[in-house]
Amino acid sequence: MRTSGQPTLSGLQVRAVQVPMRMPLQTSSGTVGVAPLALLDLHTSEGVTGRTYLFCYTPLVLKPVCELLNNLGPVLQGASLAPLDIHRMLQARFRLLGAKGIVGMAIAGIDMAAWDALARVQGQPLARALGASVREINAYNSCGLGLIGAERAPAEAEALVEAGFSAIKLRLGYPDLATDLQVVRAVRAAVGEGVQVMTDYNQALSVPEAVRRVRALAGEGLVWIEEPCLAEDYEGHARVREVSTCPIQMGENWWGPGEMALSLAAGASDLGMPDAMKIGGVTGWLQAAALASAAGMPVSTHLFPEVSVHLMAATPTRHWLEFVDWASPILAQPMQIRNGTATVPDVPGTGIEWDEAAVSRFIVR
Ligand code: SMN
Ligand code: MG
Repeated sequence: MRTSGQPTLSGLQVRAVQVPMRMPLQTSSGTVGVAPLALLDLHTSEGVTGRTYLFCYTPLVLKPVCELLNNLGPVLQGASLAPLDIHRMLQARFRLLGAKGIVGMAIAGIDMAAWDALARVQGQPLARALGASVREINAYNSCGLGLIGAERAPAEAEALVEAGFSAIKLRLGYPDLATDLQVVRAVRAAVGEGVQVMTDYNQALSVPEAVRRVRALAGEGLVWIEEPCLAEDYEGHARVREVSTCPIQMGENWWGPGEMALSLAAGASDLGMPDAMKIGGVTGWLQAAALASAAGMPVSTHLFPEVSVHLMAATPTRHWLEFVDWASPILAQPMQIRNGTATVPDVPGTGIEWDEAAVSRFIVR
């Protein structure tokens, strides 16, 4: 599939690291204390390398994801550096198996690395390669505020704001509604009315319980209530949304734009937050952004802030960037936030470069 004049892919290097998190995150679906990351270096015939990382959620799948990526190296060898074509080729390659889960992660990783390489070849930031400008994007601090209770949450909320943010995200889904309310009010009392507070249930509730809780949270001035119910239950979310005066947010578990389209058709949420990896990399994101634009749906990001900041620049209905610092320890230039905004880095590609000494420290063999 080589097209004349275009660089070709010459090799994929994959490494596994486990990066300790500064603030382990206790959610209603379990605790995340270490970031299991697959690091991709996609080499091209031009000598330019595209990079990205994949967040594997659990160490249990870190090695399998890396092994699948290693298996794909020879499949990519010699292909033109044309991310849309590579994406289609990989989708077709996995048509019979299906392109979700680990397969979807690998395709998205290759896609993100390919887009990074393409932007680097052009000598411009990914945002510009996508036709957007380098700009500031509103960001909220999502680093902590797990299920730590009303005693500890206020101080942690203050620390997140002091790091330069005016918006934070609080995890909910305590055993009872009274505790949810108590924590929300304690955090509000600590940070004041000037700070915007998002909340996230991580799929903890049944539909009837979610109906009860979103009604009770109506007066708390929250920016959104995220994934109150099982992520794949679009109809259930639509029922919760009907009674909620606070916007319902979901999308981090949409595997590809096709699932997003089903969610939109069901009226599952007011807001959308695709995950750059699960939605299918840069290519999947662009399709998702188009769906959201046509539906008039505000779009936020999920994890991967270093890539997502470029994607948001190219997203017509952009809303909030989710900032997490989970990859920062292994990056040569970790993302900086000033006055609650992230600036698209004005460097070729996404700006992802490894701090090799740190990578060596956290490598998993
Ligand atoms: C989340 C996602 C991944 C790991 C931990 C927590 C959470 C979020 O759902 O939206 O940040
Ligand atoms: Mg979430």
